[in-house]
Amino acid sequence: MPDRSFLSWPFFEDRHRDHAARLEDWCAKNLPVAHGHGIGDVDAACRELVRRLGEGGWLLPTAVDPADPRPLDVRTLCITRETLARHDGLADFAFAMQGLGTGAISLFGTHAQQEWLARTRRGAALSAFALSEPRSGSDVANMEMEARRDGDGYVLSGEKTWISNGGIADLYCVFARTGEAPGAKGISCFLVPADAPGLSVAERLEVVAPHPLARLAFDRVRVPAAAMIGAPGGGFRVAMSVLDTFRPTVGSAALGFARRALDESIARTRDRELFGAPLFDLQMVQGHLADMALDVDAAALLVYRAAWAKDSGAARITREAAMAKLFATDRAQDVIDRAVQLHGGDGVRKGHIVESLYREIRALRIYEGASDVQKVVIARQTMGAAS
Ligand code: COS
Repeated sequence: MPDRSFLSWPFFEDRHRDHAARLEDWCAKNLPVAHGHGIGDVDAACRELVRRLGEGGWLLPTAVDPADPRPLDVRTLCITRETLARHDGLADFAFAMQGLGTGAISLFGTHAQQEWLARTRRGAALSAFALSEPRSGSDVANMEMEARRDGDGYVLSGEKTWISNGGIADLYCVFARTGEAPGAKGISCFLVPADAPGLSVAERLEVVAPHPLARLAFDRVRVPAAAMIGAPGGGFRVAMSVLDTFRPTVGSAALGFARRALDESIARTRDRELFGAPLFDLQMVQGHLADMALDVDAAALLVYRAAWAKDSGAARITREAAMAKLFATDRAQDVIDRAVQLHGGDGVRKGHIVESLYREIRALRIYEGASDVQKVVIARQTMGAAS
């Protein structure tokens, strides 16, 4: 049984505890969804997961309800990701992308744009966040994709890459240069339906832990002016605000993977005998378990601190979000590596849960801002606060 004691921390309300208990029960009955390793298998599994999550009502927290002015509840997003990740990495991914892909619409969308949310929140449409480009991943302000004003609309030309849900999404929130100013002040965000003429999948990208990922080509894709999310030239701020909200949730997914690795290691060291006694009796093994438990709790504190700060009305949680993502993903990598060590050969055996965690965790230290970028953000925020 995973450690649930963190739910009694003062960051949470009873509704969060109730959510966690009901989701745990649902996961035990519905996950994982079996899939092969081909692109088509993963696409089908993702669609099925979104359908099931939608049917169960679990996607409702991923976006705001246009009829209800309450903001996103980041603690619910984090508890959900942590729980799903502990059961099945692809289920976590399917949930997370419904939120990241519509984050700009939740935070900055007009009423008309928010009509999409009724569909994404019940799993009837899939969404994607299209920010990275072949020549600008970490350096967002340097993006090249252009949105040229043309009559009563804009024409988008260029490429986006590493787009999660690319190829299976129904809508994309796309960032492009509109040229109000050089750099960060000349970017805007657009809502682009997947069937817009000129938008195509240029390449499907295969990675160590299979997920739907693609490079997208925009060949003079025309959108109306009403497709712009936020103000002209305000796209960088939109992107950063979305990332501030969703980065703690990446930390929570890492936390879910780490907790699973710890649970598997506890069972392994209790049940496996070595030199005539349980593996756990060896102090070197206890040292591993102690470090793992410490990392899990410290990561949970940072993740839920960031989520609580946002839910408590903080205008910006840039520093807290970066700390949560950096620490939780880096430490989860180490926790899972120790779990592999404690499992011996089984830890690297294809199909073993610990082997799949080892593959799942790596990308989290890269996407939504690499660990190195989080350090830049934390350092700048720390300097800013001190000056
Ligand atoms: N919220 C609101 N506004 C923000 C912000 C945030 N979190 N971060 C920066 N801004 C504002 C700044 O205040 C600044 O505005 P002013 O000039 O009016 O003060 C403007 O945006 C530009 O900020 P900055 O100078 O810090 O931009 P940089 O080009 O130096 O970029 C980093 C900063 C590297 C932190 C940013 O590009 C980043 O987060 N990169 C990683 C992107 C990423 O996560 N990619 C993965 C894609 S999703 S898989």
